[in-house]
Amino acid sequence: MLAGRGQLPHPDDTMVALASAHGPGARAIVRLSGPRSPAIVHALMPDATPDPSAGRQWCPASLRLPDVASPLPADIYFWPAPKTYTGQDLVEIHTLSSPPLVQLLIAQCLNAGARAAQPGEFTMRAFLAGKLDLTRAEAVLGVVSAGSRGQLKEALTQLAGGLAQPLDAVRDDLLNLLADVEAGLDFADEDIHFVDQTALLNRLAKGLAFITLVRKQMEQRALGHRAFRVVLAGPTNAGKSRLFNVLAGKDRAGSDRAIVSEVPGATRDWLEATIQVEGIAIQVVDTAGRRDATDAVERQAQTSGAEQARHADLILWCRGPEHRESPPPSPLASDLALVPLATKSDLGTPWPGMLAVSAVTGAGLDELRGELARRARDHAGNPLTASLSRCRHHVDACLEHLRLAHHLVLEEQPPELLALEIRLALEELGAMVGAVYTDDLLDRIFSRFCIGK
Ligand SMILES: Nc1nc2c(ncn2[C@@H]2O[C@H](COP(=O)(O)OP(=O)(O)OP(=O)(O)O)[C@@H](O)[C@H]2O)c(=O)[nH]1
Ligand SMILES: [Mg+2]
Repeated sequence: MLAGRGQLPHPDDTMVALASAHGPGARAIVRLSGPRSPAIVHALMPDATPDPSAGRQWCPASLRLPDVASPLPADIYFWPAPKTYTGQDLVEIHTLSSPPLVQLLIAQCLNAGARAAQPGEFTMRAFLAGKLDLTRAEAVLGVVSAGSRGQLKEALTQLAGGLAQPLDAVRDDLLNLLADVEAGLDFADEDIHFVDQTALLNRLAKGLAFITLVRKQMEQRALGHRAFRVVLAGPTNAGKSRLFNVLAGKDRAGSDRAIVSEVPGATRDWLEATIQVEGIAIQVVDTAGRRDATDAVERQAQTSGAEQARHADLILWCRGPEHRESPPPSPLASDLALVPLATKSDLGTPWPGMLAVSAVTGAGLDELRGELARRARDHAGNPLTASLSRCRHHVDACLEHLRLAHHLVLEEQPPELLALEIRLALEELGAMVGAVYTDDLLDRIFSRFCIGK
């Protein structure tokens, strides 16, 4: 791992790593990157010496390894710098995939002057050579570790520039705006305005609107395409429907969505609504309260409620003060993610440590929404989650600086302050794509990769 090493490995060393899967297989690929790659291949296989001036090459070779009686067949692929993934001379040695042979081959490369590559170092070099921005480098990790087709699609979209590209245009606009504001600074004493206040406000508002949109898209991307599904379940009369109404808000006609009644058993069928929490779309489902079924209608209500709970990503198990003692049914608790929720907290003291809400006073609702957003994010489990949260951080900071800039113009504050805020907003966008970075950041990002990528 790179982490904890204190400094990044030197980018001009020639490094070597196994680039194919570990273990026996049809073919092993040992990859070298760096200026000494052709010389190292020559030291190992004098019959296959790449010529950097001759462009891309392939040649068959015989690989002789110590203590191995017969030469091994190998294919040597050579790509000269700079048109390679890492921007450096790149060599791949394809040979038989036998773990002891591969180890011997890598040891020979090390003896000939290569250094063992660190996790993610090939992709880090691609980034340092300007071949990939930081969001795309992170997308490589997403592609390599995608666990489903949906995650692969997301990672490929990001690799194609899906996250950073939309912001390029805004960056250009802001750079132009900064240039105009800074040009005006030189003439501030003469009261010459390069951009009038209305134009400034319009240009800032345009940037703000666009970045806000990108921010929303990021949230949806972080969650994949299916909204996180939260089912309200629990005993009858626990206050599920009233809580659902508060979370979902009124419908288009201005009415409550679910029927609420002091008579237990008011909800017969499930009802869903999609809400936005911290920019994340979450589906909330109200279900019939749990109780013993005494007739066909009740049985139907219980079956459909249980069916909804089975397909939930999270169950909010609601209990009013009158049922604080009743635990959730054990099959539910063991199989599915479940958050116990103390409802009607205005009527009784909830158990300590339990999330408590009141649909009447609104107490605890912000905490509940925060918990739902956190669970929804965790649930995504997307390999790009870390990348998205890093980008989100920069985009949020950028929005904050733009809001301040907008404020400064409205209040006719000195243009020096405005220029500073625009510059800070630009720095955040730059940090997102890696135009500005620290060793520590690279360390954190690339140490999540495996060796050889
Ligand atoms: N004081 C107080 N009363 C509440 C609260 N939430 C719900 N109630 C009342 O509790 C009663 C039951 O509420 P519902 O939301 O219908 O309960 P439910 O869990 O949906 O019940 P079923 O549909 O029968 O399963 C109603 O009279 C509500 O007004 C709350 O936070 N505080
Ligand atoms: Mg109800």
